Amino acid sequence: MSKNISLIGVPSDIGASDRGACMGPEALRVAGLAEELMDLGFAVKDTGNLYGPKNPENPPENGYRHLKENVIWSKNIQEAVFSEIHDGNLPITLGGDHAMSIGSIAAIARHCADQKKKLCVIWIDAHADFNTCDTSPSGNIHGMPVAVAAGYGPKELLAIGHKVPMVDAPDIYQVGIRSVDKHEKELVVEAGVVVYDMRCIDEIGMRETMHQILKEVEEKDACLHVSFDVDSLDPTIAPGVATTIPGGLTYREAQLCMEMIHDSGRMISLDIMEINPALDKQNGTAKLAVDLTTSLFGRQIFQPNRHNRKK
Ligand code: B3U
Ligand code: MN
Ligand code: MN
Repeated sequence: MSKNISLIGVPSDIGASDRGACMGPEALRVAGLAEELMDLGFAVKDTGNLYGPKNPENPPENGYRHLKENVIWSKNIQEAVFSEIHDGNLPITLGGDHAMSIGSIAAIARHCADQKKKLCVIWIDAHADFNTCDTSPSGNIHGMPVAVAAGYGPKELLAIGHKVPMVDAPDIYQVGIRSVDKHEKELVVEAGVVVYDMRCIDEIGMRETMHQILKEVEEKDACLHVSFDVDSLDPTIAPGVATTIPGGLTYREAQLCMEMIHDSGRMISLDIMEINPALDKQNGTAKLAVDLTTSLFGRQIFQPNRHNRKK
């Protein structure tokens, strides 16, 4: 893992129904993201916020809300994230709504192709985010980024990537899923995204879930992009998101998930998305996201499974 982290703020909520995720980057800064990572020994460069079109709050056109604006944001994000990873830094994209991950995945996929490395994506989310204009109930592009990355979507968004698909669907691993639209589900099944939904996590536990995913990533000798939608967490611990779905990841499940990804040593890039400070309580959801992020970057209570026994 690179010791140099670059924070890239993406203050936009044009992909969502509710306004407010545009304040996410600042909430994460106020919650101490850079300071916590520096405490762990990383050099952290905050590149500030990217610019893009403001939210026009228009209805969908031909099945997509704010497609034109999304394309501009996605291009800006792609350029900024690519430039940071190309320079040897580990980019953290601070959302913003989850549509903004189209740009970050495009950048990481391009970088991996340049390096002749395989890319896998771990998508931690309550939602599958695999809609197209034909399946989406809302037209909101934050419900579509996984589909776009896997090659399903409007040509304007597919063109953000260096190739179509940016990532092969079987190399996308979803964790925490519990809200999938009817026709979206058909598309997920057709494409072959690997889904560990909440029932699966209930049955086999987070440890086995992550063990199975990370074993495959290891066998594929792939680099990892982690896209963390904070609505994956249970709303009782993470109320500051627009689309709360009950029955989410507990604090301990989320911690273990992050710790195990860290231990794989394969993560090269991260998104932290969908924090909506307008709906949060005392910035608690951003603080929780920072707490989990420190586990993802190697904070440990003690060395795992050593128990400090003196011989
Ligand atoms: N699947 C619904 C809801 C949704 C997806 N992602 C979020 N909400 N955050 C949709 O509109 O696509
Ligand atoms: Mn999402
Ligand atoms: Mn979500």
